[in-house]
Amino acid sequence: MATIEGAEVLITSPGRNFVTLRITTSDGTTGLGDATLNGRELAVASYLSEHVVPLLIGSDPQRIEDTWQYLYRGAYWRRGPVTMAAIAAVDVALWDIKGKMAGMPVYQLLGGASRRGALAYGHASGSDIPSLFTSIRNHLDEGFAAIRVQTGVPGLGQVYGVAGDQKPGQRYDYEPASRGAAPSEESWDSRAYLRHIPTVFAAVRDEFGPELPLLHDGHHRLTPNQAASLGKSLEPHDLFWLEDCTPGENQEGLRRVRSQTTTPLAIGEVFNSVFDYQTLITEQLMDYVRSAVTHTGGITALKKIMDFAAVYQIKSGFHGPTDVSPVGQAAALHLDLSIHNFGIQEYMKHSDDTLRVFRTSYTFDGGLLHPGDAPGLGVEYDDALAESFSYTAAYLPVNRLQDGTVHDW
Ligand code: KDG
Ligand code: MG
Repeated sequence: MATIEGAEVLITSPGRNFVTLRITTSDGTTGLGDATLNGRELAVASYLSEHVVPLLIGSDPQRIEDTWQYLYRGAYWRRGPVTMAAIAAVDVALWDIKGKMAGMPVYQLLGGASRRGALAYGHASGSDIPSLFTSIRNHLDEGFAAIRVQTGVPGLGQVYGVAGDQKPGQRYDYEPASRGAAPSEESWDSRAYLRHIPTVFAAVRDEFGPELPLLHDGHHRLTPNQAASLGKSLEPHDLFWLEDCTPGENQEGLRRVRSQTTTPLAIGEVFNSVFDYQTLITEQLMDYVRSAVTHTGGITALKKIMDFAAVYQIKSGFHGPTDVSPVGQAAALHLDLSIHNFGIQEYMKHSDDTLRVFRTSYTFDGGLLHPGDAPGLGVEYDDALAESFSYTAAYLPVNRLQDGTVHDW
């Protein structure tokens, strides 16, 4: 029987920071897991190398479920983004190894394909309506069949999730200027935002018609009552979803939103456990699960959340920004392809440097993503190139209201 012989925590920064766990077995098989927690990368790296890696050495790489339970249930301290990202990295690396040992892509081990590919949405944005339209057109030209729409708000400066004017094919990364010793700061005004956003969606529907699936991310900024009002005002524009309309830790807050609007709700990219969803799922207060494999304890845990959600007709919409590494994105795609209650997959292209460090086999064609058929996850890591990109501290921005009060994400 092969055992786990080594586990290395790899840190690289090809334009942004990524933490990867590589597990090697005694028969030479390797598996990769994503452990990237944006802005808190070294906390997960240290949790892994100090507290998790020593426990793995000599154990059976095939026992994925038992290893998960050992690291979660056996550890006394449960949940939290750092712990769950570390467990996710181990879990995903073990699925990669199992796939390679079986000679099958991971989605086959999860039950096989339920669809031809995973419908992906891209991120269009603009500081004003003309630049937003250009960005939407560029995304349609690139083959996206569903589009997230974010815009600047009159009177506010830089708004999170909004790129400057983009040329065709130019990539957008979140928090472009935030490398440094402290976060940058942005200003926020919920009333100005609430007045502006319905006019943006009216303009987009006028220009692009009723068919195109449109999504919007509220980035956790609103109170339940404000979110209910936004959901109502967006109903005529038939959104695919309104995402993270409130900070989600108060699950009961979504009752107010849900009772007031039929706009579909997506939530959960900052959640890390099924318990963060318990009220939301059982009371059907949401429509789409936004978790990333990377931040929710891996494929094993997210598959269970999705099976639980399926009972309530809730679908997936997994998080796929550029701060989830290509390893984390590949893991999501294997789950997307196999589960029945798939909804949509977020897809932001990684930088060319990132895709040289992480060589992927997933494809994007006709608006659909496919994880590819290489055994395991289908991602290779280039150590030499990775080492040439050294870690630099980087943070998500902080929001302040105009009087200086720190505001919610
Ligand atoms: O690390 C935080 C980002 O991944 C997040 O803000 C991106 O909201 C996001 C999204 O929907 O992709
Ligand atoms: Mg989001």
